[in-house]
Amino acid sequence: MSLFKDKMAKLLTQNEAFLSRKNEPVSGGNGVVTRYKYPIVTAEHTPIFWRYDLDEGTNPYLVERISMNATMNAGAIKWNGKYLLVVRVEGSDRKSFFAVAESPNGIDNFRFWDYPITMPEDVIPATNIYDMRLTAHEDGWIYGLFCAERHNSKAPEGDLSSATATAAIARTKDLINWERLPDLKTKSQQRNVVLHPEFVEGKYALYTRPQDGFIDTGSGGGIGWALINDITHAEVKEEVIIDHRYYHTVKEVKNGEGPHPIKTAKGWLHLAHGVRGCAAGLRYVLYMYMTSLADPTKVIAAPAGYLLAPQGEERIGDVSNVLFSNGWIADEDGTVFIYYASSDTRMHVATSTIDKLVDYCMNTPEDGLSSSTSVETLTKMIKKNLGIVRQFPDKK
Ligand code: M1P
Repeated sequence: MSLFKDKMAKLLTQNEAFLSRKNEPVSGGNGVVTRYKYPIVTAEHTPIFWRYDLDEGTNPYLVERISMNATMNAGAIKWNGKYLLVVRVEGSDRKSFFAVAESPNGIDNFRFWDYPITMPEDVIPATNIYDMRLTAHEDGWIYGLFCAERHNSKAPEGDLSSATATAAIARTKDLINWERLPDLKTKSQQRNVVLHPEFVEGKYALYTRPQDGFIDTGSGGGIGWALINDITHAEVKEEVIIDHRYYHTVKEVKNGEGPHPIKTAKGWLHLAHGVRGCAAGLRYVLYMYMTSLADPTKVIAAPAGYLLAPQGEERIGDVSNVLFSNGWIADEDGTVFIYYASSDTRMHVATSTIDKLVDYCMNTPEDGLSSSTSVETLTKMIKKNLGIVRQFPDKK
């Protein structure tokens, strides 16, 4: 075998061993979710035949020609019995694109489909696209809503950083061929827009995230809700904030809806990200809330604090101290697979169940918004528990 072929054989064997590695649950944590030991999709999971030119004539040293930088912020859907992620893959050129990674069990053995998604452009082409939320809508289509980023045409000359964020809409029946619909029309910039899976009052319903600028949400207020008459020419005419930001909470600076909420007997279960600022920069954590089945704009449960915050290697990456989720899958048996990215670099999974997450939302005390109310809540719990603990004196 030639040196080139030998090198290529090794590369393929090593890659296969890496892709087929079994994942393991990690013990500990808050009891609500179980994390897994290995990230499930990383830049290394992208196919060898994306990164290397495998022709000896044009790549005699067998080096990477198109390098991948990160895999993150994936939408998720169960499709033909398989767990599919529409991953935001970011090349070393900083451009993101979408590609489907498929697993037989939702926790390991994720493999990318051969080709990335070729997403048609809207009238004004975007420079970057990312963070797709997938919704299998009751109208029969699978929708992908994502952020389309463009250079701000109103930026002063020489300012190459000012950008705009718009919610882009596409739909598919097979996750391969996508029909691009016109971008969402809104007064403000928008990122983290999510399609509710059911019609509400006969209309499409969106979770929105109005923001004053590309980064700052400013007067945006929080996660919004808007009804849309025609998804093929979607326009937000009226928007109400349903999940507000508050001073000195995990969502003080920003928040954003994660994947579309899961319908349960007790209400809609929501996963979102909350952002706060500190000396080290912004810190992104994942939190939950529930809304009423009868009125999806009404919050019925809002546990204080976060469900998941960056820990260990999750804290480090391209944009450190960030957890972000825009995909989860609720299985028929009630298992919930929460897919989340850490530090804009890699994808992870954590599992829970619908019952546990509903219990978490409904029975975790709310944020009283001050230290004294936190102590009051804690004191109540301690008083109740001390009586119980004292029945086990040797365990105290
Ligand atoms: O870098 C962290 C996240 O920042 C943005 O989210 P948000 O608009 O809520 O601040 C997005 O760019 C997201 O992709 C990214 O993970």
